[in-house]
Amino acid sequence: MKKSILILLSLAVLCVAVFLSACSKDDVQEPDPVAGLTKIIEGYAAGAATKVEVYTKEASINAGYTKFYIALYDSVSGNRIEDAHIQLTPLMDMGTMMHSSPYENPDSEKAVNHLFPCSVTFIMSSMGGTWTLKIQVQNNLTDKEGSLTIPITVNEPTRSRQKSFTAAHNGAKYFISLIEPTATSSKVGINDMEIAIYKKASMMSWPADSSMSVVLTPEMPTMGHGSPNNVNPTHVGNGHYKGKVNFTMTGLWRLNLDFMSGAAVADTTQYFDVEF
Ligand SMILES: [Cu+2]
Repeated sequence: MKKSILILLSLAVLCVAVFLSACSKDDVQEPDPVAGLTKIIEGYAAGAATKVEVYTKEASINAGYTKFYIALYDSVSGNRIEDAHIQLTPLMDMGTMMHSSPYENPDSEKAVNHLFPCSVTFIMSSMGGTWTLKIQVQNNLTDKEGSLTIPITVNEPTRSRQKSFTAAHNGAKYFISLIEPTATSSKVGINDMEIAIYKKASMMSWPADSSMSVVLTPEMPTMGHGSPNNVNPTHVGNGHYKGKVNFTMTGLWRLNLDFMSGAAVADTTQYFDVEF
């Protein structure tokens, strides 16, 4: 009797041991937060004792709305900085004059999946001058502040994703970016559509614009037909407008966009081409 209890006990111990080792073998490795992203540059924010790494989704940067993912590290300890205030300042030097462009600082001072997502809308390519992006960092843990200025090469893509117009109703200049769909994200059927609208208030101030109503009319210019069941992009926040575009087949689609400000026509000349 005593013997069988002993055997049972040792079996139980063995079971627990096997269970524990199986568990530790399956230890979940945290996925790399920058997997699939391209590091375009790294450097140090002098004064903040912070190493700054800048990532993008695309391998190269094109004119238009560009999402950045910034990783910060304490340059002494090497530890990630997850709580920081980041201020972007894009600047283009065109020789005879300088101007900024629209940008979005990170929504939160807390990192999202270890990264700080933000954006710059490059209103033109580097053909016209030299782009730099100043990244000001305030490490909330150490209260240290510093900045890093990086050069950015902005290419002109085959199919432009960045347009501008002078509005008929008020004479102001508006800049529109196509965010979705892209040539790679497009599929036959209903696609998410997203654009951003910015108004040029001055050479250094390009605020988001929420005032427009947008009419979307897709067509296949080489085939002379459109598509049904599209949804006009409407403002969802921070100058972003979301709708739906129906691509009934593959090929070249022209997304005609009319912009209204209340009852007044702002512009009816703009379009983006998407080929997939
Ligand atoms: Cu410029």
